[in-house]
Amino acid sequence: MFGSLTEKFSELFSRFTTPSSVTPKAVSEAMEMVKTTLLEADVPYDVIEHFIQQVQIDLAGKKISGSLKPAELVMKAVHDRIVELLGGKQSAKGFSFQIPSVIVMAGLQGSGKTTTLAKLAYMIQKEASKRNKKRKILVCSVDYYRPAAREQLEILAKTVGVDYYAAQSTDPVAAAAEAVLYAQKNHYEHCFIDTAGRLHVDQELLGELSGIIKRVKPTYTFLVLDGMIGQESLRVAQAFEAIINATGVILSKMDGDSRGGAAFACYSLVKKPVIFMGTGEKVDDLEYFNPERIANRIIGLGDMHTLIEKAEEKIKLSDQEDLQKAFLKGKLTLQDFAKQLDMMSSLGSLSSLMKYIPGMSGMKVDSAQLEKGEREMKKFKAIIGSMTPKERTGRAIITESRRKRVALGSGTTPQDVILLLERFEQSQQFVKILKRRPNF
Ligand SMILES: Nc1nc2c(ncn2[C@@H]2O[C@H](COP(=O)(O)OP(=O)(O)O)[C@@H](O)[C@H]2O)c(=O)[nH]1
Ligand SMILES: [Mg+2]
Repeated sequence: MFGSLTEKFSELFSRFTTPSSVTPKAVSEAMEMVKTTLLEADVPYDVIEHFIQQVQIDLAGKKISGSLKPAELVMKAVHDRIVELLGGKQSAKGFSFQIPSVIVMAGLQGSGKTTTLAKLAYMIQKEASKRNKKRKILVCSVDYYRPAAREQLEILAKTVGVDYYAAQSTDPVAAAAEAVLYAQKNHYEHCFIDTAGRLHVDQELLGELSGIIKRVKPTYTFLVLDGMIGQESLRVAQAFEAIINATGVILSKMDGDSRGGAAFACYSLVKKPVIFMGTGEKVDDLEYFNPERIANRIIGLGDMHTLIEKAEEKIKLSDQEDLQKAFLKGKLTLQDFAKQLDMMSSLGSLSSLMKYIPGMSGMKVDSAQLEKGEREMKKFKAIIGSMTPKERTGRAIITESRRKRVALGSGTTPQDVILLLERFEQSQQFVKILKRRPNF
């Protein structure tokens, strides 16, 4: 997801390493690169032009001051404008479903409505179970257009442990009203209505949707768009939006080769924020779409928030707290660095985690490189293990003789020690940037 974008953006920032490198010429060359990158991601041209203009205005006349390095300056300008483009800070808080609520899913056939409905129901249950609660959820499909569509939802409902309502009526509007009435009578906290799609936007579909919405007056209407089809999905969205006045958009299929264009342009073209994104076919492959975090990922700052959330179930609370503290201080010790490496190995493969790690998210990797990475991680842990407590604070100067001693003690080479110290230094830089981000 956003993989090639991240790769290109990281490359871009590495150009601005010295204070004198932020010249108007270098900036405009970099902006040309941004333009190509975004065009490849299938972001509409007008949106790109506007974005670049804004970044250039932000950067014009900026002086390199204090500890802000040139790359950070460019990064900050690009980051802040990406956040704005993705929907701004207002939608960064997440989304909580009011009780009771009626939720209507809308979108083209195959966009992912039914799957996403199940994912949402699952997410609500999961959130509630964290507080030892269970929600009463009813789901109903009024898709009489595609055979087996209703059975699909019925099966998914069983999978996620919510109730399925089979309506008597076969008219979509009447069936939706029936389900909502049943939900009210039986004190369901959330009632989901899955609607039919079509291969293309057509008047019959929009008429049917508009009828359902008028009748059941949903608390939330989500427009599900296929993230894989890039800006084409936005034309669909505009046609729907004229009729349904959605609460927000859910971008499905943002895993795999999604080019990300839809995510970039959705807010500016459809004027509705993206609220969730689907990242796979399983019921827990749904994430909040948080502009701040996604911008971090795109520009190569990783997404430690999401990583930490993923880690919550698997990693000791005390370790998590230590790392959080280190991040808040904006200073890592080598001990923290080793802990970070440990956390990573307990979470899964390197490749699946890289996108979350500051400074690593843009790396191009093949399996040989990944193996090398895994080996490197092991070596790094061994090296840190062979250091004295003082050396582990990261503040002691690791002289040549110390490098030799540590290498000998850990079965590595002095070059490995140098590499570790370089990686550690890079990680420090990113932590400093993260610390300056107000939301971290
Ligand atoms: N990879 C991936 N596949 C998805 C995602 N969301 C939905 N799908 C798949 O897309 C196909 C169509 O989904 P479905 O929910 O039936 O679409 P609907 O016609 O809008 O109800 C199914 O094969 C889903 O498994 C996603 O986030 N990632
Ligand atoms: Mg469906």
